[in-house]
Amino acid sequence: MSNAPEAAPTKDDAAAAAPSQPCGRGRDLNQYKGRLKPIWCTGCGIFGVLNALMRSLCELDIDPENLAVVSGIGCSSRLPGFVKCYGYHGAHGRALPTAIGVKLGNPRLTVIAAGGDGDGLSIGIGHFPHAARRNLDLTYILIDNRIYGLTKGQTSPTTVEGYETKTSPTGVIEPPLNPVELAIVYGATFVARGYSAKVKDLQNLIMEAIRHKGFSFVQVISPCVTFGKGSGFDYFGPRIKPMPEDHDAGDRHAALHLVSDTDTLLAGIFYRQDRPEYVARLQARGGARGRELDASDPKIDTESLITRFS
Ligand SMILES: Cc1ncc(C[n+]2csc(CCOP(=O)(O)OP(=O)(O)O)c2C)c(N)n1
Ligand code: SF4
Repeated sequence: MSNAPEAAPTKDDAAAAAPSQPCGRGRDLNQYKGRLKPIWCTGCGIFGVLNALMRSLCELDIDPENLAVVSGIGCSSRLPGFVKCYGYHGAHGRALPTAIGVKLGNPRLTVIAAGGDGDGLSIGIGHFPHAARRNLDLTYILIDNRIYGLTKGQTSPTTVEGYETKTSPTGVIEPPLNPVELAIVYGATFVARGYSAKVKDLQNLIMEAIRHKGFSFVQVISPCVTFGKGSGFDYFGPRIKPMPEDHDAGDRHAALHLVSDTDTLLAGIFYRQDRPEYVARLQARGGARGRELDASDPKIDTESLITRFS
């Protein structure tokens, strides 16, 4: 799927042409709306993630032509279709390897990978530690509703113990994974948690994540209002608390201590570390990969590639 910025206007474009919403340096939020309209259930948390992401891109003055948003499969993975960008709605669990390939192919792009807890932590989990330790400069937004939404409410790796789903009719037996804890342990250099109902706070986190030079991980707690029985906004609202002001995000042990409290869901930046990112290290060693592609090179027929994948 491609929703490349230069695509011809369609009826959907016209429908999306909402009243102007100035943001950033002379930009308008509508510049970031894709050709398709979101088809999530009314009230779904993912709307808040999309809103926060588009506002972040606008505030950071990121041109849609320099932006790639890639995903796997799931309700949350539909997100690239609704953003004006080079979008790729790929294979289940493969958001990260795709994002890595895009970034290596053109390191100048801002690359965002997005997907659900099932996509990233079930079938796709093998990619997570390697993306984190590699420290390529990309942002991974894990949209966590604690179940499989698209396939109608099965258990995911973040479903809490005792929770009843179609695949755990007597309640989940295993303890859940803690994605923030994993990201820190795997070596991510920026790790944060946000909440889809707090769009402004989430926007600030996503902006920090994009600004960070290296692998940034943002877990977004995002209720599924259709299949997440008992774990909607009413459940999460009182549990989400702001990060203590005195938390030192450079202190890995303190970050791990805070994230181990699973009764309270702290939102904010848990951990950040300055570590040279992958492409810079590769280029410093004279590596062949990570060089910017020269579009005028006759051996690289970019036009036919764009036509083929449009
Ligand atoms: C290889 C493969 N296996 C299984 C599926 C079926 N499938 C589609 S989405 C999904 C899980 C969706 O859950 P999640 O990633 O958490 O996203 P959500 O829909 O909750 O946003 C599964 C198992 C698939 N599409 N491809
Ligand atoms: S099924 Fe759940 S996650 Fe999917 S769009 Fe509906 S509310 Fe959102």
